[in-house]
Amino acid sequence: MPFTKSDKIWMNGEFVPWDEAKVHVLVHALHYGSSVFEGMRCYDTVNGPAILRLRDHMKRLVNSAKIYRMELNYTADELSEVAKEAVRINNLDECYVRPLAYRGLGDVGVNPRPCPVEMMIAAWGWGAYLGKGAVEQGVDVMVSSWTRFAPNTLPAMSKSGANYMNGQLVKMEAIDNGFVEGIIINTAGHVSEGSGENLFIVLNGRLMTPPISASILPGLTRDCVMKLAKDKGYEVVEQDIPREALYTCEEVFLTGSAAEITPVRSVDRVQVGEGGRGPITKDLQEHYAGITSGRIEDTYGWLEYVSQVAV
Ligand code: PPE
Repeated sequence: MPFTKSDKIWMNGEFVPWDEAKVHVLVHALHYGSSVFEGMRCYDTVNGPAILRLRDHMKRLVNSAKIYRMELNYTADELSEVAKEAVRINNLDECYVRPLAYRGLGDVGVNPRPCPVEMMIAAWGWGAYLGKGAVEQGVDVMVSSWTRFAPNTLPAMSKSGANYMNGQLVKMEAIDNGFVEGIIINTAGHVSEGSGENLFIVLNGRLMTPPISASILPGLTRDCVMKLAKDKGYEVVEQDIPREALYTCEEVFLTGSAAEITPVRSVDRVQVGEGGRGPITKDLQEHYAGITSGRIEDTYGWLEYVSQVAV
């Protein structure tokens, strides 16, 4: 996935040149994984650039930090204003926005409290997350041999850097075996999510997705899809999904800010439904893309135009 460097990154209250946005090698987060972050897409809509679910992403960031007792010096609303400025200052239209809060330099040792909470927000151009053509043709995935971290170990509702050590094992195993992504089974033996996406299946015409208690990130794209699907008249249920349903259902797709809605055409080399992109996946993708491009009216209030400045 091509990564395009931009001009400036916001760090602890000011925009600094991309190459100067640096940290010390003894920052707590590097050693002990003490960071929380977000990722969202800015779309070049017919009415100008707009960030999808901006405030909801910032609220999730604040909650991720709260779980880890990290005091952010900014509110979700203040961070939302900075995110829009990060897009504007870099003259970007279509891009990805990454806020990160981390424990900085203070002391070495597990106790994070002597280390100040620092923040940055970067924006850059980012292409299709699961590869070229993935959104149209679908991807081949495997069920990972790695298990999702158990409930009451690493909190899945907090989007912390540490969670992605589990994700990294899953992703590397998938790539090493010729797949695009790995689906992770949780400690209860049910489907949780991908290394960077939530998962939906269509079973007997009904949309199913694992509940938040299944050790998943409560994804905002997942939320968009559930709302869109219900409003389009589909039945949607949050329910534990057994592994074998991935092989017998009609459709599987992954959702995420980066991955958007990506169809899954095979799981463990078993073809899903007719293979390729299923009709319900396509219907939801078209509506989602209609809203993010500005061609379909955003009746949900999901888009925030970067030109909008709070007074
Ligand atoms: N689960 C995981 C583990 C996850 O990382 C993401 C987002 C989701 C579900 C979907 O959440 P949402 O974006 O709110 O719909 N993954 C982000 C990070 C990707 C990365 O490689 O970095 C993303 O999609 O932005």
